[in-house]
Amino acid sequence: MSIREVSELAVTRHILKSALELLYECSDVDVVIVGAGPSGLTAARYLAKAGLKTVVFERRLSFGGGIGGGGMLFPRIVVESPADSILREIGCRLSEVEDGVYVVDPAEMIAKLAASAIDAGARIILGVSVEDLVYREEGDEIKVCGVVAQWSAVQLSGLHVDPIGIVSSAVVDATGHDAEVIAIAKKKLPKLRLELKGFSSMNVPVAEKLVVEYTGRVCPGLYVTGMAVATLYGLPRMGPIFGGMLLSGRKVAEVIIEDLQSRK
Ligand code: 48F
Repeated sequence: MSIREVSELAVTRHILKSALELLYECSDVDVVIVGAGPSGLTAARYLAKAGLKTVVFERRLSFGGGIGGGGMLFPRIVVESPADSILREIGCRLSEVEDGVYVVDPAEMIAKLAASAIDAGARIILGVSVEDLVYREEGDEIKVCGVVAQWSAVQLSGLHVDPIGIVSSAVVDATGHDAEVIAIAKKKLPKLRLELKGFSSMNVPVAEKLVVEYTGRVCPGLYVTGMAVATLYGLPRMGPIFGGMLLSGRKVAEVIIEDLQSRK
């Protein structure tokens, strides 16, 4: 079979037209998730499955966040029950190494978390960094109603280029250890009186439990999931065990679904 000839102009125009349609579509959504790590991708799948228009902005040109590094670069991570059920739903294989404890291939987990989020209808846009928030004041209350986004390449270049605003009913900080979105909110919206405690030293059993417990709404319109929860509330770190991240992603999706439904 001969290879189909496509002109340079056609390639360029197909890309421009389709990408602009996508970005236009994603400029007004139900939920913006910042960060395509384990918690963000899990949240994206459940939110999209519930019919919410969901976009994930990821700074890098790849997804998975901290999953790919395995445990100190050893290509395995650990997941414990009941989070194994989340991986089973997406067809990710688990090897049980003790009762309720599994090792997982990080490459498979990244691929399946991302593919299942996309299949559920979530959009993942790579190479975009969230650098600020959009907000409104309603009486004494501050409501987060979107993000300010910029190409990561522009940020890296150091050029001054104005970013664009993306409107959403919910914004999720799934940025991991730095809790970048919460850090922005703390600095730029002092009325929120946010305190960023920073995560503490390792304590796996406690960290895995608390990271899920503390996952949720930070203020109207702003939510936190994953390692950013530990950074915000000063919880212990957990290292390369990912059950808490998956359960936290599912929990933040459940909280948002309930909040958005109760507003209708
Ligand atoms: O760090 P990351 O994997 O976050 P997570 O979902 O999971 C943490 C675990 O990987 C692990 C752990 C627990 O087992 O300790 O570290 O909480 O993924 C965060 C993603 O967010 C992107 C970043 O590139 C990464 O892929 N990110 C961070 N800041 C921004 C961002 C930003 N401002 N805009 C867009 N993406």
